[in-house]
Amino acid sequence: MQVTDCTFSAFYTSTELIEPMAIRQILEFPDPRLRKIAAPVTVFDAKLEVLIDDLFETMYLAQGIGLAATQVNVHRRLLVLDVSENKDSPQAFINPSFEIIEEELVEHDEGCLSVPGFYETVARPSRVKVSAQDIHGKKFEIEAEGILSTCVQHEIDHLDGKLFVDYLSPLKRPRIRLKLEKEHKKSA
Ligand code: GNR
Ligand code: NI
Repeated sequence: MQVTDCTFSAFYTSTELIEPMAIRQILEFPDPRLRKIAAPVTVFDAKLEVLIDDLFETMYLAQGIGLAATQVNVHRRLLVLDVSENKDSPQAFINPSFEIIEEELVEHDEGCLSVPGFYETVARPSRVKVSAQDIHGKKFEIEAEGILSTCVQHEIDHLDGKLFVDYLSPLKRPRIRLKLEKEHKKSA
């Protein structure tokens, strides 16, 4: 080992504080790990901050508007999103839940980083009140409509092991599954 390596590791004793941000691999349908139900976040520490940074970095690189921890094989209840035009409004939700404010369903074309290449119309309640905690554990609430409402509901579904393809007709889902399985075999 080189001297420089020794001095480096001896100086930085707490690795989690200097861990550089990292791109995490996104699981793809029909991976059974996408069906796991995430457990609540109970510890608000530096490791959680690293995970949130990684989720944002992974989401922005993949050009997604949201990402749930489940998608990177972390089965804890947290999600990130940024539905802004300029990609300058990152929002993190820890232990999120929602109440429906407006039952009226609105249809939206949905895609998913875990179901790459497929876009289908899904109907969801138009307005919801989201309750969550921030990165420090502080509780907050927001009302969401439009794309924010759609996205938050899509992400919370991930934490419960659900995917947007579950809302599609029983004819469409197996077709999507088959196509993705073929692609996975090709790239394996
Ligand atoms: O990038 C995404 N776009 C999107 C479009 C419509 C409805 C939901 C979404 S979320 C998706 C990213 C993703 O897979 N999040 O889980
Ligand atoms: Ni998704």
